[in-house]
Amino acid sequence: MAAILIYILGFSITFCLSAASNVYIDPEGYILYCPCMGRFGNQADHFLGALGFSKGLNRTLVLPPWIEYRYGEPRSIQVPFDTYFKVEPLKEYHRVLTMEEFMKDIAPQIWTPDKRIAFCYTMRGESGGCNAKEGNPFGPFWDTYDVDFVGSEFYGPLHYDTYHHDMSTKWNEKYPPSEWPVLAFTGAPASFPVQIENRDLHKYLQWSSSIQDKARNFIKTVLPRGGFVGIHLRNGIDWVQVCKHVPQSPNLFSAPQCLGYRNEHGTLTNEICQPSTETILRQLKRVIRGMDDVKSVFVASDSNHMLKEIGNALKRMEISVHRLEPSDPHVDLAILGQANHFIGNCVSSFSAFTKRERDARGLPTSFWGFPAEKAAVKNDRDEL
Ligand SMILES: Nc1nc2c(ncn2[C@@H]2O[C@H](COP(=O)(O)OP(=O)(O)O)[C@@H](O)[C@H]2O)c(=O)[nH]1
Ligand SMILES: *[C@@H]1O[C@H](CO)[C@@H](O)[C@H](O)[C@H]1NC(C)=O
Ligand SMILES: [Mg+2]
Repeated sequence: MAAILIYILGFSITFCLSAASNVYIDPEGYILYCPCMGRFGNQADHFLGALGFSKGLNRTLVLPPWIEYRYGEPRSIQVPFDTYFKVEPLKEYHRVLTMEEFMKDIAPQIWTPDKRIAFCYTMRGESGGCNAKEGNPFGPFWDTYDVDFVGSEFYGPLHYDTYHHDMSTKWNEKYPPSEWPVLAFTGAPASFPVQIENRDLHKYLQWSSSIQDKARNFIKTVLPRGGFVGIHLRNGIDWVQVCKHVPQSPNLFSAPQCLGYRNEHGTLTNEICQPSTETILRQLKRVIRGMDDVKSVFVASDSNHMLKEIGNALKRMEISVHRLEPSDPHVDLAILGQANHFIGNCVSSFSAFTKRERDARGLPTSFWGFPAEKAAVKNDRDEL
């Protein structure tokens, strides 16, 4: 009797799954986008915006791969979202699935090749339309999933700020999910830097086990037991170019993270953008003196880690200085996230990632050259 029941049950489950062509299609629709601007830090800012936007429109967000550039390679590389981050914690906030899942299960049903319209604010490129695949990383991104577009849709003057102007309603009125099940954006439906209302969404962004394990392993095996200070030195040649804009840009790139979105905490200075060696050493020592039990400093950098200078400056305090080798930006960030204190570059979106992650966990962060302290400089010199 029991055996028969189990048999019937098993049969009906199998039947139901195949009859419903087995996947759930969200009646509220989907949002797809290419994180086509900037490197990891920029893409992470945009991701939080796209997440907030999808929640506002109540559409499922398709988690795009991260776009990476390898030196000397003409085409970008697409790294699946879940290589670096867990998908499950995001679901506590909103409905999401990976691009790979979307293309395999959902696209064949509601986004067949004849239905693929690219969304952009206004005309892009020479030949009219969105030209969603023109250039790098645009072409390589969609090629990774064998996507070609059959048309373009200009959504201007709608925009992404769903926290004001009843913007979600306007989107859903113009593009009801029944007629437009998929909105595929040429670029991220988000602002840079991240809109203030979306900053806290970072708490749903959690490192994948593989990244987390690498960071933990480094801390356990390389760093001495005890506390450590993590610092980010953004000092490659591209950064020198960025900082040339300081005089004309009082709130350049991620600078609102320390200066405030309306510069309510100050104006950008060159020392904030590219702190001098003197500033770095002085500030680092000051932070360490204010803490208990610091045994080491972990340095993350895109270029010059300054291990010698820092090592010499901290010798008498018996503090060792370390970096990750070979370099790995995601593991660097995951380690910085675990530090007892973090000093970042206020202008850098790479630093901003760690600042948000630490804010979510209540951990302290400060920034190079901020706030500007003319008097403190003198006092510190006397102390040393
Ligand atoms: N490994 C490593 N790479 C870094 C570091 N800082 C910057 N980079 C690299 O330089 C890129 C900087 O671009 P982005 O992330 O957009 O940040 P931003 O330009 O500083 O705002 C990062 O994505 C990394 O690839 C670092 O501390 N460690
Ligand atoms: C949002 O979408 C979900 C899932 O389809 C649905 O259950 C819910 O009622 C929607 N919420 C609003 C406010 O429309
Ligand atoms: Mg950048």
